[in-house]
Amino acid sequence: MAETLEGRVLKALSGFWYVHTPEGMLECRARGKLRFRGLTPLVGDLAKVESLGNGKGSLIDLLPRKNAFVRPAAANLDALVILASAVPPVTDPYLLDRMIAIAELKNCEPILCFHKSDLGRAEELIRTYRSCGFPVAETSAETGEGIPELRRMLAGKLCAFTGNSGVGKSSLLNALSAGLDLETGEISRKLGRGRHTTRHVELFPLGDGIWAADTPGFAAFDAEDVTLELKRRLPELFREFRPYLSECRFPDCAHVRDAGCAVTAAVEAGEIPRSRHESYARLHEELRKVADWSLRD
Ligand SMILES: Nc1nc2c(ncn2[C@@H]2O[C@H](COP(=O)(O)OP(=O)(O)OP(=O)(O)O)[C@@H](O)[C@H]2O)c(=O)[nH]1
Ligand SMILES: [Mg+2]
Ligand SMILES: [Zn+2]
Repeated sequence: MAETLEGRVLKALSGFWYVHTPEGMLECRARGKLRFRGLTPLVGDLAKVESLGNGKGSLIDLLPRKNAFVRPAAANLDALVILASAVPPVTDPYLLDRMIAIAELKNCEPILCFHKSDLGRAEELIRTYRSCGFPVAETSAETGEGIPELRRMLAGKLCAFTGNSGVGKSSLLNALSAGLDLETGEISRKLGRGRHTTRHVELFPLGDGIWAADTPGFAAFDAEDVTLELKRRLPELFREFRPYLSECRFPDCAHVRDAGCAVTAAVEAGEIPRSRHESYARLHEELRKVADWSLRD
């Protein structure tokens, strides 16, 4: 009888899953039963594996997940570190707000990280996200600014680093851990955007109980994480809206430009950042156009 072990999926590559177990790393294929249940193992999954010797194994089952993301493809995330930069490639706040809403939907703490602070500061965005109650870091892989603070925010957590290509995810992970040597890319000067240097998702131990996944950056946003639940729960996923949601005149208020809306009144009063409400309205409109039947539950 082969020995059954429990471990964490750290990497998925070319049909193999690399599982960290008490007996070391096992290179696994998935057993047929998993495919039968329609489950694809994700980085971050806790898995039952059978050791076959010589560092090989068979992935036989997955333990229940806390959450699962399509982009980045990862499971059981305690925190999503969302990188943004005020220098090219400059991050569109709408992408941040969209990412944040998806993280909130999945009970995953969004941590905003304004990176490349040596080149430029995102003062206004930092104020905006602090005022909404998000943990915010300001970091530089060049000067080391903010690295100890970010490390403290991440202690004991399983997290993934996400953000547009070229924003500096791999560089920041290297700065967080002396032992890491992830490949990073020069930004194409002509295009002013990154080139997707990182090609797969992989979890690394950073010490202090931190497990962090490097992920390939996105260029635009794909719709795979857009679900019916996101559509239904959108207003409460903007956490700074919550105190106002029960104050609107009409119970079916869409909080866009409706009469008697407490949310839009709070925007006018300067209590909710205008850019956050603009992102909400844009996302609301995008979701409104998508028919319910076409969205996954
Ligand atoms: N000045 C400065 N440059 C940085 C910093 N962090 C990263 N860079 C540079 O930005 C470029 C892109 O960095 P990467 O770490 O490869 O970016 P990435 O987000 O991993 O990109 P993808 O893997 O394509 O998604 C590289 O040329 C880095 O040297 C920083 O804090 N300051
Ligand atoms: Mg990278
Ligand atoms: Zn309203």
